[in-house]
Amino acid sequence: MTNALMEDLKWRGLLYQQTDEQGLEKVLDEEKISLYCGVDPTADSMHIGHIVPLLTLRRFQMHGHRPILLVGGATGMIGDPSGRSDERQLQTTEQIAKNVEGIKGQLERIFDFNTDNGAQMVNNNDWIGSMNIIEFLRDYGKLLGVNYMLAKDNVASRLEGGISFTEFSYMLIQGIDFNHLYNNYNCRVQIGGSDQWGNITTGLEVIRKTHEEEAKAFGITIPLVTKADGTKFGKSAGGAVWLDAAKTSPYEFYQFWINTADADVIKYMKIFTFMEREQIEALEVSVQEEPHLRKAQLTLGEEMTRLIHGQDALDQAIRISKALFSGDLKALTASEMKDAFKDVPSFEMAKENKNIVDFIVESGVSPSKRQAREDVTNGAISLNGERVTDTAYEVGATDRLDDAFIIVRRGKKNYKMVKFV
Ligand code: 383
Repeated sequence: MTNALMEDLKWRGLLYQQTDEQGLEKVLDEEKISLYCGVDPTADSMHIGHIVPLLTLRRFQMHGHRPILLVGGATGMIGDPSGRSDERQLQTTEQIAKNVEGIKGQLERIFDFNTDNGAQMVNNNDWIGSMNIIEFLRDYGKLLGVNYMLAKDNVASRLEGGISFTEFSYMLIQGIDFNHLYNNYNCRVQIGGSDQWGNITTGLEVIRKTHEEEAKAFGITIPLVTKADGTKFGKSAGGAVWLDAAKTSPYEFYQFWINTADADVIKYMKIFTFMEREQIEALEVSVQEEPHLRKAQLTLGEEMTRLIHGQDALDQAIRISKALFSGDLKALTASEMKDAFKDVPSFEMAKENKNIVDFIVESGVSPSKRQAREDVTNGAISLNGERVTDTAYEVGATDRLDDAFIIVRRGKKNYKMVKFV
């Protein structure tokens, strides 16, 4: 008999490496356990690359297990060399403290803390921060051979280009964490991305070396999310796709998911959503038989935006998307417009009244005065979704949204944002 949870994770493509597959399945069949994943406070927000292991922890939680969310207040001071080719810039203590708060807030929104198996939040600064150097070197440094550490991928790949003693030591700190959680929280499993394999197995080594009995802890890694076209997953025009709405608006977030390629969309649904297998398989048929409807993409966008930003933000994202698609901008508020047009070309102008023809020529919407007059008379020009057909029209304060910008459209979908300074 295989374990239902592990079966589901396998089907979703969420399992990459495991230290003891059979052993873990047996444990999961027999008991409810605690398991953890850590996030370092390298920024004040997580991005979508962070959420796959976290969502996997939630899948464990849905099966009755308890997630422990570790925020790396201490490890963030050191810098994980995993998956990187260069030394990290140290961050200030103040910045790290600020980042810890940002990440904690986001974790609180993704997890349920109030049930019997509610999530628990820990910060490794609570046990690492006060450890002195003698204790570190005597109690833990002795457990690992330098050869063992040098052989880890994350270190071996850096030997040529150089790695500081600081980053070299990182794996041992993460190893101490796993051991600490094993001892104090009965935490049996650590989950991470495939870049974390070395750090996770170091933790198992620390546990093995400091305990009499056979080690009963396990490590799991999750595969890197890839795109069928070979480009890097998780990037939008503006860079990373952040969970923080101030960095990536819910509309942009929604757009990111609905723009998923047919070749990737079902895979992402399995990895990122909590939709049931039957629902996903039905959408898989839809991708094959009626791809133009983009049902799977729309569902993925809805599920993800609701999960991270909530229903209201999702509704707003859908409203913006519909308005942009139909060209009917009147339905949008000024702030929704600003959000929707963040990436369209913009032009800066002084705050003074201007004839419509001059206005669209100056802002580069129409190429010449003659063309501009024609565009206006033909009904090709609209301001904030309102058509202007009178060449004598004066563009003024009432057209400025938030007294700061006007969205000009020429033809079907040439948009420009005119900003006033
Ligand atoms: C620190 C202390 C622990 C356990 C884990 C950590 C953090 C870990 C790390 N993780 C990455 C991060 O924080 O650096 N050393 O940016 C990323 N994770 C997760 C996942 C991932 C990894 O937060 O692969 C992507 O998101 O493991 O790169 O005791």
